[in-house]
Amino acid sequence: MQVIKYVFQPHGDDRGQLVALEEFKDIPFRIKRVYYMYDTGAGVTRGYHAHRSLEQILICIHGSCKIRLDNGREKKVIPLEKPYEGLYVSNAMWREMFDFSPDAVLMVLASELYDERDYIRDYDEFLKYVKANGGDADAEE
Ligand code: T46
Repeated sequence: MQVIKYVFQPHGDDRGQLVALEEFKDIPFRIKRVYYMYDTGAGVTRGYHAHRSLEQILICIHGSCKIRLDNGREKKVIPLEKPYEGLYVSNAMWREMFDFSPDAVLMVLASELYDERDYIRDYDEFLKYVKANGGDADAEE
């Protein structure tokens, strides 16, 4: 499984740091939605779903957390702990977010508006979906 982690360019000076993100330049899709989660309880795992079409970039802009990605064949855990790093999460990718530090703020840039019909929340259905769509469940790498 190929993990794509973007390292954004901070514009630092003696006042501190600033990161700017532009669609199609720093982010590989049109940004239609931004959301973020914070105050995540200790020991909580979120996610447990995949998306049919949605692409996203996850940025832990404060604190740290971990993301488990699963393409139906392989799983990887990616730590997010820098405000200038962004993890690309494609469609047809099961995701779980966990190990949030108490101060973690996980911001997500999304390619589509919120649509519950885009979610696959059942793991067996996800495996069938990647198989039927020629996804990584069968791919060699
Ligand atoms: C994803 C991971 C990384 C909305 O009303 N609008 C929104 O745009 C979103 C994202 C959520 N919601 C509502 C739906 C639920 O009642 O907020 C509540 C919590 O959402 P959810 O349980 O889907 O949150 P997570 O953390 O499991 O998943 C979210 C995204 O939904 C998902 O697309 O990839 O973060």
